[in-house]
Amino acid sequence: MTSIRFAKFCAAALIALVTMSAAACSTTSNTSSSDNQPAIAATVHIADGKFEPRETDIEVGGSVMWINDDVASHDLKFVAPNKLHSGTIKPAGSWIQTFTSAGNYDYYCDFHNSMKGSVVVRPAP
Ligand SMILES: [Cu+2]
Repeated sequence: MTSIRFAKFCAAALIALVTMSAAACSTTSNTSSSDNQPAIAATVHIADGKFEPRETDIEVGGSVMWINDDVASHDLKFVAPNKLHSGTIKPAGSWIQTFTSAGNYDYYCDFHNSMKGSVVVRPAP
């Protein structure tokens, strides 16, 4: 009698354990699948000779995508010491840059020097 009761208890404990571990597994796989997607933290549109928005706020490690919605070609030249250069972004073209250090990144368009923008990269919380 006692050994049968013990066997029933073991079976119930085993089912509970399997259910718990299955739940844990599905949670883990959901997290890892979202990590594989490209993380575009912010999008800046180039239109009417302006960067919209002019200032972009992201967290360190984030990527910014610039999309040229204008009829003219533009580029991004970052102010020293961050000597990044996008190269020419043609109409309907885009450019993605990932920022791995916190700081203020000011940039302008080399074709139209009055076009200015900045990316503010905040440290991780
Ligand atoms: Cu321009």
